[in-house]
Amino acid sequence: MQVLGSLEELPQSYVTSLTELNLVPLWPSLRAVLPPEKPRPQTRPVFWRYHDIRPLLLQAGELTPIEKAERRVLVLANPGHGLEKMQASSCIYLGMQLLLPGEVAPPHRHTPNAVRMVVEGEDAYTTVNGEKCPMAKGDLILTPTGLWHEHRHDGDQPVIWLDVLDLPLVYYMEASFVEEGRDQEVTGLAREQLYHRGIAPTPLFQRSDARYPMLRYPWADARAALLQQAQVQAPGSAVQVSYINPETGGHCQNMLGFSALMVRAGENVRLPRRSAAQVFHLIEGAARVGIDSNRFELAESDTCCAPCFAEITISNSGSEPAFVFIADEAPVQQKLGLYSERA
Ligand code: GTQ
Repeated sequence: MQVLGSLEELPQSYVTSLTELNLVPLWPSLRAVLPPEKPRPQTRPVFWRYHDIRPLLLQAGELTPIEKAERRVLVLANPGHGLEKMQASSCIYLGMQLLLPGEVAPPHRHTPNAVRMVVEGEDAYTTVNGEKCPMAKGDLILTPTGLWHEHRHDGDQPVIWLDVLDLPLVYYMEASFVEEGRDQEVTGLAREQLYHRGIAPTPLFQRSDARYPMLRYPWADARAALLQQAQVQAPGSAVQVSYINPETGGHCQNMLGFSALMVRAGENVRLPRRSAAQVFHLIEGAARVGIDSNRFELAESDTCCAPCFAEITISNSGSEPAFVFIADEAPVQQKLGLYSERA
C-alpha cells in the first residue's frame, strides 16, 4: 500500500506557518480519518455487571438527594472514548437511574431521544406529554425528542431502570439542550392497548400525530411475541422482535433502534457483522455474549456493548430461555446511507 508522508518530514518552520494560519496538511492524517476497509472504532467491547452497579447506585441515593441530582444516574461509560465523555459508543449513552419511594425527577424536555428499560421495582411511572407510563421490569418506555417527561414513584421499594439515549450524537452535533417545565397533569394512560397485532384505532384520518403513537411497550407483550416466534423459527436462527412505530411499521425512534432477542435453552446464535454499534442488556436468564475475542457471562440485568463490525455470538448459558434487550445505531446510519452488514 501507498506510504503517505508524515508531519515529521516537513520543515518545522513550514508546519509553524501553517498552524499560525489555522491550516493543517491532510496527508499525514488521511489514513486516520479514512482507514482502509473498515472503521477503527474508539468503542471497545465493555461489560457492566448489575451486581457491581446496584450497591453504588443505592449509595448515591443516600449521598445525593433527588433535588440535587435532578436525575440520579450512574453512567455506563466506555473507556475507549474516555470515561468523561459518558458514552457507550459513538451514538449511544447508557445510564442506570435510581428513583426512591416518594421521589420526583422533575419535568423537563430535551433534544436527545431517550428510552427506559425497567430493571427492578414497581409503582414508579414516567409521565410523557401527559400520558402516564407505569413501569414494570422489562417494560420499554419512550421519551422521544422534545416531549415533556418526569418520573414519579408511589411505591415503597427503590426503582431502577436503564436509560438509553442518543445523547453523544446529539451533543456532537451541538444540538443538545434541555428546558425545565412545570409538573404535568396526567391526561390519560399510555395508549399501547390501542395497537394490537396490526389492529389500530379508527378512523385513520383522525390519528393526527403518528410520530410517536406508542410510548410504552410492556415486557409481557414483547416476551409473548418472542415465545410465539420461537415456535415457528428454526433452532440456531435469531428469534428477535423489533420495537416499532405501529402506525408506520418503522423504527420507534429516529436515531437508535430497539429490539428483544430470545435465545432458547442450549442455543447459540450468531448475529451478522453490522456497521452499527450495539448494546446488549439481559432481561431474563443467563447468556454468554462473545464480542470478537471477548467472552462476557451476562447474569440478569447485566449490560455490555459491542463496536461496529464485531463478530457477535450469544449463547444461552442457563436452562431457561434467555431474553436480551438490544439497542443499536442502525436507524441513524440507515437514514444517512451508512448502514451495511457483512458475512
Ligand atoms: O430521565 O430524563 O440518564 O434527561 C440522562 C438525561 C436520564 C431523564 C438520563 C436525562 C434523563
